[in-house]
Amino acid sequence: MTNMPISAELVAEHNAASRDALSDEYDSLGRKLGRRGIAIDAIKEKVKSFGVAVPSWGTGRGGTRFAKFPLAGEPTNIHEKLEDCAVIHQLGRSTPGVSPHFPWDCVDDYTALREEANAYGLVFDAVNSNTFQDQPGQAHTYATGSLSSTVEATRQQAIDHNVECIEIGKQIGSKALTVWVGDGTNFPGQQDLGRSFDRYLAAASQVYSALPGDWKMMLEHKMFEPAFYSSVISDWGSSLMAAQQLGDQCKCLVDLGHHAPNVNIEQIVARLHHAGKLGGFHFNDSKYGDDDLDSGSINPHQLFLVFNELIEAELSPGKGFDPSYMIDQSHNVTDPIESMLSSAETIAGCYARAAMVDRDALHAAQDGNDVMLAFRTLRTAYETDVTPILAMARDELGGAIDWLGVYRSSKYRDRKAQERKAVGLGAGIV
Ligand code: AOS
Ligand code: ZN
Ligand code: ZN
Repeated sequence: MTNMPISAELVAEHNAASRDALSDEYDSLGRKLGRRGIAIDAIKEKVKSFGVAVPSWGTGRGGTRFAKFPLAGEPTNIHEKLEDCAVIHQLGRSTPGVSPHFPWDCVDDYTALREEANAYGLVFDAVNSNTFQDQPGQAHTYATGSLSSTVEATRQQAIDHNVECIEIGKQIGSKALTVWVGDGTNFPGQQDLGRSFDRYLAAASQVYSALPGDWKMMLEHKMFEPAFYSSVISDWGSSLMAAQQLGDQCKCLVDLGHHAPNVNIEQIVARLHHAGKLGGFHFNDSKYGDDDLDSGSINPHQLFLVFNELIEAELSPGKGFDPSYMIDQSHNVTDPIESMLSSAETIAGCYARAAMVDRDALHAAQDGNDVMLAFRTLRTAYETDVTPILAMARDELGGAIDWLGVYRSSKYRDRKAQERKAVGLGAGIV
């Protein structure tokens, strides 16, 4: 990195103070894993090459529809958001990608924006379109929906916006478009469930036609909210049907918070992979709905099981298997930098634990119907404390062994509170 927001000396000083203890814990874990036939360094190398993108919108304090409680020093434009993303990647070293959102992140010069990100050691991941809210000066309202609206001019506007996002994405080096629409209904009979889907497909296929040959388009399904009776792309079935109809470059995106309670998300992952349509993830956690809580904070076991399916998928990848990993969270009560560092560590930890499952033993137990052995094989990996591996990977990549300690002692947020303009009150963004 050429432009680091946190003092490299501070990181080095902190790391020097805890390196001996870390080595001791790493070596001890290495011996333990060795007895299970696992080379700790191989897992560490996997972790070092793992990356999850952060959402530009996640750098600010989110809110509920009741209120938003701003944080002094939170970013108010894409330049400040990038600076915060740079802190997250500098300390954690597992979040080189930033997933931007338009029009929230619009600027005049996208080449300069790309250079600005690159100077921090960051790249842009999937671009996100926004046809779920009206913007000042917009010709047609999205009150009737967007890609599925009954109003032709509104559908065209939504198509044009998505195509514009692709154009911006080309300039900033992105290779994917994520489309989430809020289209749906609140009343039975409000719209025809079949014809809404037809209109969506016709409009989405026009967006798809504008996709460069080396891009993918990801359809993000969501069961409810903002629509509370029906959503046009409500579930993985609708998403899969749409992706299959649109074409090879169209895939499905799984946001962990967009399902009915208790749904077996890891099985959805396996099914979408089977269909060759697993495009990417929005990681977060939830207790009740699309809560957008920190990844793994409520149900870390589910996150592990999702990664277990991903490792199985890696072993039999199929054509074009290359899922995008992204965080999509709303940080209402924490400093977003701390939440994303914690989440990225949790996500990488689930990846590491899934990577150390004894696959041969698991498959043999499954094939032999040895239920308890199959379960314990997974459970042994899940119960392994991989924090020394994650910390060692960070240290070797130049990040912080104790990212929270370094971040707090850097007083970064306090400094930004002096420099940045204050954020207004008001409801947050869902
Ligand atoms: C909405 O619930 C989705 O999760 C989307 O990914 C949305 O585009 C994102 O949260 C930005 O608002
Ligand atoms: Zn999402
Ligand atoms: Zn969501």
